Amino acid sequence: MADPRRSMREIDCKVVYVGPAGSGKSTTIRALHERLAPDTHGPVLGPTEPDGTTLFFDLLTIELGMLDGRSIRLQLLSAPGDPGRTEVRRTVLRGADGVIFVADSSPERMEANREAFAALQADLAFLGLADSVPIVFQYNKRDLPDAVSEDELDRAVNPNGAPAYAAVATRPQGIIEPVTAVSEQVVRALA
Ligand SMILES: Nc1nc2c(ncn2[C@@H]2O[C@H](COP(=O)(O)OP(=O)(O)OP(=O)(O)O)[C@@H](O)[C@H]2O)c(=O)[nH]1
Ligand SMILES: [Mg+2]
Repeated sequence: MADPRRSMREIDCKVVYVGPAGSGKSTTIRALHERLAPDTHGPVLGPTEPDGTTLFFDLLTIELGMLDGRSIRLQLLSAPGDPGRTEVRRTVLRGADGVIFVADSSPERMEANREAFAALQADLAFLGLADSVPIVFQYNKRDLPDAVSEDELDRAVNPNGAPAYAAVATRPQGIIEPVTAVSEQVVRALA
């Protein structure tokens, strides 16, 4: 079916950060916001609990530039990691063009990583997106002294060997690479 967005002069690409609670999704979006030139993006929108937990989503809109006379806008969202918030997560994921899974390198969060990835797979199947949406991985919190190995993270959440990037969102390090990689895949699919 022809993509109705092909004929439009402005194209919104939606990329969603998912992953277990506290893995660093909001920290990543805020750090991107601080690093980007002010005229290329809007504010970070998104209500949080007093402890910083994301209530519904974060949203950062970035102007990527022109492609074939069309201006491409990237909408970065984060879904709440709280596993009980399936409906909110699915609402945020609906119509996603790409996903960045932010895994937590803490050994105590390995089960939460697995659960969040299983939930993502169920969400994408529910939304009819399972075979079409590119996923890349941000292995976050690599600064933790007891961080599990990247191989262990691969085995836990990335058995198919999708692109995975080591990151420390609080520094910030390694946060541009995942969003660049998934955006390239999304924009290539539009071309
Ligand atoms: N050590 C370390 N801490 C991090 C890193 N990234 C984020 N954090 C911390 O982890 C905590 C949770 O980060 P958030 O960005 O709020 O996590 P989230 O994924 O948005 O969590 P939810 O909104 O609950 O799903 C905060 O205290 C961050 O400062 C990192 O790379 N290393
Ligand atoms: Mg958050």
